[in-house]
Amino acid sequence: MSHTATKAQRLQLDGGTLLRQLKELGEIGADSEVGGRTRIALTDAEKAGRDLVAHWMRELELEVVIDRIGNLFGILRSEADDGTQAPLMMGSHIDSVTNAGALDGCYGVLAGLAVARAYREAGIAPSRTIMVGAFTNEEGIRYQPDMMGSLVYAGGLSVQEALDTVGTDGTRLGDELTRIGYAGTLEPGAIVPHEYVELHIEQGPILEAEGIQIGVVENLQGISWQQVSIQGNANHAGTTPTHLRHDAGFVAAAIVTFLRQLAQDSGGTTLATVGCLSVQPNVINVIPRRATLTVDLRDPDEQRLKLAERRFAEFLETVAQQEGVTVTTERSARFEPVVFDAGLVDSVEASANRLGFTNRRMTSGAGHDAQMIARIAPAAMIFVPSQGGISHNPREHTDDDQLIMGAEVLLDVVLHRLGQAQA
Ligand code: HGY
Ligand code: MN
Ligand code: MN
Repeated sequence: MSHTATKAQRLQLDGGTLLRQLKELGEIGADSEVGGRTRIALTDAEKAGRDLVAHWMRELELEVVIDRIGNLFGILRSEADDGTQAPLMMGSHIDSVTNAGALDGCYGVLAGLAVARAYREAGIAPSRTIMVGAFTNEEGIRYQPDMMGSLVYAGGLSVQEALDTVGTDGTRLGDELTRIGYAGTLEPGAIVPHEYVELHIEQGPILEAEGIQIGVVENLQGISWQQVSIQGNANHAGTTPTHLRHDAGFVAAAIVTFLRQLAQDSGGTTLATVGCLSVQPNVINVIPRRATLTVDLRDPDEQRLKLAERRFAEFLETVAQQEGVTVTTERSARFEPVVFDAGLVDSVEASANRLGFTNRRMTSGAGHDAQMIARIAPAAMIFVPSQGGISHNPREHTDDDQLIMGAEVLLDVVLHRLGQAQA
């Protein structure tokens, strides 16, 4: 579809194309048995997703640019842009967790393209260049930390360090990036956004529970990720008295129980998750000699998050001594809570009100690329409800009309920020 300049008309959202693209992208990496899709960063499935999004960017005649960590951008320049104008950036990610929903990340990228499409189809140039990004490895489940592409873009991690990251599967990130053909040349961060707005599903229960249409995201909680390894002794399940055991499996279970209690003791502000857990040799009649697990701690308050980390470290010391095992930890991600730009948050709220959508200010429980771009530019987020508060699950769902509402808010925010609001 080419875009010859047509007479200037109203800028309006093409919701049908947005919904169609969400569905089409959602089919890439589809899991037949479990349902959902798996498009883990830098795998062939994610490459296929990247190729499709880049194709849609080219269809809109956007400049397609890839940076050295594989962040993929589509740029629609303003007439005043001599190549140095700081763009209004939108975006998110298209990599997914395992057995994921179709909306996490993809919604923000494709809604950004829908804003560019509104300009294209009205034959109107944006007064400021707009740039839509699909950031590399937001989920961080193969290569850590998460939000890696946007973290590198914001200068929080060197390109080389990121490229040299070894994944949970033993691959080197840079090799995989080259293999899928997305090792770009743009220096990450070379184009500093004037501001950044990310549209995302809430992935939590609040908006639906309160019957509210739009989340005006003011801040985002802190995240602490650790890999924990427990070294005990294998021994015979039938001959080893309990008091003589150095049972790595028991210690792993004790950690899971301790973390649940730690979260409950916080009154609900601290969240703790053990997402990965494995024991070796993992056979029925051998006391586990080794256990490895991951710990994800979150809290909107940095001091409480630090307290949770401290209490957990003290527990590990005590249980290691009690059980005669060795416990080692390795930090794999640590991000402080982020407060978004007040002016931009006000704009999101004003747009939701202007469009007549109920809305409330809220904290993001999930990590997002916006928290990284907030290091280099004013940033804010828009949420739409998640059905049942479910996400990172094939059952992740937001109704079509809710998806359209969120994209209308994004378009309205952009138009007002660019001084191109329509009467
Ligand atoms: O972990 C997170 O919150 C995000 O989904 N990467
Ligand atoms: Mn996401
Ligand atoms: Mn996610």
